[in-house]
Amino acid sequence: MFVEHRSRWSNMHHKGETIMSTVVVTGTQWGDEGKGKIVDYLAQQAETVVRFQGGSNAGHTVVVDGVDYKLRLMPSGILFKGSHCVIGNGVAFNPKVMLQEMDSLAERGIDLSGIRISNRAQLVLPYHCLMDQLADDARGKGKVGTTHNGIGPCYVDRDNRIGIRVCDFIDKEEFAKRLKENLAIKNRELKLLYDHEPLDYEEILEEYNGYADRLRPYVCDTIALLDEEIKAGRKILFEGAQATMLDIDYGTYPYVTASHPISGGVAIGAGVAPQKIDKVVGIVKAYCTRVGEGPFPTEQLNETGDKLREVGHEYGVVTGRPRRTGWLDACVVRYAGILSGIDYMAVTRLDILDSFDEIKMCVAYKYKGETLNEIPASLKVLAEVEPVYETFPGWKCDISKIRKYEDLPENAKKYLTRMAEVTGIGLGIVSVGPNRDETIVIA
Ligand code: 2SA
Ligand code: GDP
Ligand code: MG
Repeated sequence: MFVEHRSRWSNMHHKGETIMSTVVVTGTQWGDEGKGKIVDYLAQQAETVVRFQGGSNAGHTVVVDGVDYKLRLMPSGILFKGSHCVIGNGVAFNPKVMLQEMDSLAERGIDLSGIRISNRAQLVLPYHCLMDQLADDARGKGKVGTTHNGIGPCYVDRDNRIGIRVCDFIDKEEFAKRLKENLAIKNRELKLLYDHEPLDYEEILEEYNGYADRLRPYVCDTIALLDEEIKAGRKILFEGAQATMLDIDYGTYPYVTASHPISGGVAIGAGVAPQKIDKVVGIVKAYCTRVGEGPFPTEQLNETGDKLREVGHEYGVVTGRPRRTGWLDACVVRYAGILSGIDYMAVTRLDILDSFDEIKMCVAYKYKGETLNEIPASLKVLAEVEPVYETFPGWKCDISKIRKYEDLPENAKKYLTRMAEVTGIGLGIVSVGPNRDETIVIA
């Protein structure tokens, strides 16, 4: 049995006696694996939770005592009073969405005093969201299917060296100047490329100055903050958004997001050096989903896929789009393990498979008669591979009340054991429901 004994934070030892202090949570598939649920679970023992990439395109769901929290920019540690919730420099930061989330959480009595926003994060402005939508629509059949949250255009401005950072945003004079320069460029682009009417400078300036006034108290140098916290041995959780197969370099390019969800993204997006990362947890949904366009070898465009979507309520948290559904692709998870150095898996949504007679797992691909064990770089090839499936008998009972690994049905254990073998990654946590307590820790 390939199961690791290091799932509980306090059990995680490294180099002798040192207790683990920094843990990265990363998605191993195409997102929506249940990262929010596992981050919230681990955050019970963390003191700081950090977002390091992506932005309001993320939709992380946390359920506590049956109450749902849909978080987009806010780190999933926010439900713990006293936790620091850090927006790292790598985040595409939309102040409007952030304030909407803060207001809605405050209404529900959540303490917001732990929020810290990097002064180096890039700002998402209305023209980013508008251009995201116009540009993706203009691609017609070749569209990526973005969430229209302005993520790509915001990072493009960063790389083009015209982005506006949070430190500029909270400096009224600098923001007025930078916004004027940028809007002149963007309005020309909007007219020329899309014949779109110009956006109004004064309107955006006034609106965003209002946001800056409210957010200024939370802005700080998060690099210095995290450095101090790491030196002090504080327990820090890095919360990945999206997932490996949506990584701008390692995913199914061009059907990807514009950031690095893999664990290496932490170094760039939070300013934390790689050797300061102690553990990496890979979140694996027990089957697979994808939202947006692009190849998905194990997709089930049939009754099985419909059943997975309906039983699993697989609809986008941000956009409400129906998610594409299919069987677990262990090749993808193995690839994620290599890229992120995953120490153990947290397998989520196993309970969604409770009623299935049989369950399939893709363990390799066939392409033109050859077996492929790696993920092909060419999308043309990936779109044509045939999954090699192993079939498992279902367990056909409700597992949501189970809290000990030994108590899981034999068929469920066989499926999990095989998953660990094929991916080469140990099993640390099994999640059997959305609530915090519906979690099995392999002790
Ligand atoms: P973008 O908006 O530029 O990042 O879109 C590029 C691709 O990345 C995908 N993407 C996502 N995939 C799964 N979940 C995401 N978050 C939301 C959720 C999505 C939603 O939790 O449900 O509500 O639809 C997410 N964010 C980005 C996207 O579908 C594109 O394929
Ligand atoms: P994320 O983006 O990776 O955080 O995932 P999402 O929040 O977009 O989607 C995961 C969904 O699954 C959410 O509705 C969670 O509440 C839910 N969830 C997480 N773990 C489990 C589980 O083990 N069982 C069930 N039934 N739901 C789960
Ligand atoms: Mg999600």
